[in-house]
Amino acid sequence: KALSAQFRIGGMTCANCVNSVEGILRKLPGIKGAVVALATSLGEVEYDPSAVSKDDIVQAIEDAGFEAEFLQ
Ligand code: 9UX
Repeated sequence: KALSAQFRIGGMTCANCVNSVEGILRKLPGIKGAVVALATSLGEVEYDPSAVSKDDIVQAIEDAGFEAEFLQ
């Protein structure tokens, strides 16, 4: 069953950054959907917790040169 998590993402300064982060997220295993907003620096990810963890998601964003933390 998919869960939903919100992340605060730092370092995005243009629409291409948003596309990069969404692309990174959608390539991870276990990601059902990812939407990232530049104006709020927030990302919402729907994921299968048996395939990917919130820490994996943060790590993938940081490996791409952005900052990330999950909210609640
Ligand atoms: Mo836009 Mo983001 O030119 O790293 S792609 S700033």
